[in-house]
Amino acid sequence: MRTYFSDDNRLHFPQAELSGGQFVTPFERPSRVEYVRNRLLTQGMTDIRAPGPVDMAPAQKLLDAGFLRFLETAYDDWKAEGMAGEVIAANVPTRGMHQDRIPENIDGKVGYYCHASETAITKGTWAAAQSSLASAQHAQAHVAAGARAAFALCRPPGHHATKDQYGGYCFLNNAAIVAQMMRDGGAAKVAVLDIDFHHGNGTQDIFYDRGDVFFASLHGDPRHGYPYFIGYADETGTGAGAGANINYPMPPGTPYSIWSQALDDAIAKIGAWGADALVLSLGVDAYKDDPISFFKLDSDDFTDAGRRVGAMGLPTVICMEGGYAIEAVGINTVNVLEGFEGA
Ligand code: Q9C
Ligand code: ZN
Repeated sequence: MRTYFSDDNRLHFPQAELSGGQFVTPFERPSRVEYVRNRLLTQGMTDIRAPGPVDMAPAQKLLDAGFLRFLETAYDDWKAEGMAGEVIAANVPTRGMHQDRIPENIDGKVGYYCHASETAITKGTWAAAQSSLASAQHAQAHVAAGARAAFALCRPPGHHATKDQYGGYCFLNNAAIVAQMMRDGGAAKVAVLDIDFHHGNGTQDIFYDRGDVFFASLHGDPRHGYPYFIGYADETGTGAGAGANINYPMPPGTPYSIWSQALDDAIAKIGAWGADALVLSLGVDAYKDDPISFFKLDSDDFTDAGRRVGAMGLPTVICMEGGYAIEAVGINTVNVLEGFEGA
């Protein structure tokens, strides 16, 4: 399986993440994908290519124009206002406030376009986010040209980003944009299967009222974990999208024996729905030693999960999402790819 990967991911590396009331070195850091890259090489998956240029047109079609302008200019606007540090949201429109008025001041604007203040924007964030999208897009083009599957080693990740909000370490929703590109490329029905530990709120949001893109997510129960306010089992889609969204929230301590039942159910539902192409949002933070998650998957379980996804037999673009047990991220991610290829 070919991998697309951009060194420009390193342009995004904030000094700080707000975690537990302290600023810590971000969990989502460049070394994560270096471990994946090194593991790919160790395992002989040496077809690793730099993506060509990003194509922002599909993002402009799917996402909010003001949001994209904001991402592009936020850091400069922040600095122009005389702020000393990185861009961090501190004021958000909550219950009882206006939800639809966009402040002119950058400090207010950041709150409008952000859903979680752990995530900082730095000078290189926009370039890195675009390079991450480029990897996903070139993986999609490779599949469109006939490859069974391709791996986009995306960083920063994407599945928490909505049409008009960033957060959860995500800025541009790579998986969603690629799903739309598969639709535009001729796939009538596209499924996004999200196995990252966290609910893929951004992808769900983008396709919630659409009947042509199915979304399934396996994740920590939002009563116990980020993103807390979305990801419940009763979120099943609306309008034309009714029945095309399925969530599998699971409790702390969930082992593979339970998790894999949810995976099988999601796979069966996607099959019954009649998808003809697949995007896999691949986070490996369901791993037992992940520092910010609460499932109990072992490294071997990821191989088995990859096998089950591969057995779906669909043209597949695999987008990297989360996974923070740094040294195991490479093994676990490549295990999924090897399982997929062995199916
Ligand atoms: N104290 C992805 O896996 N909460 N994003 C972190 C740490 C946010 C995860 C809490 C987690 C976001 C792509
Ligand atoms: Zn995650």
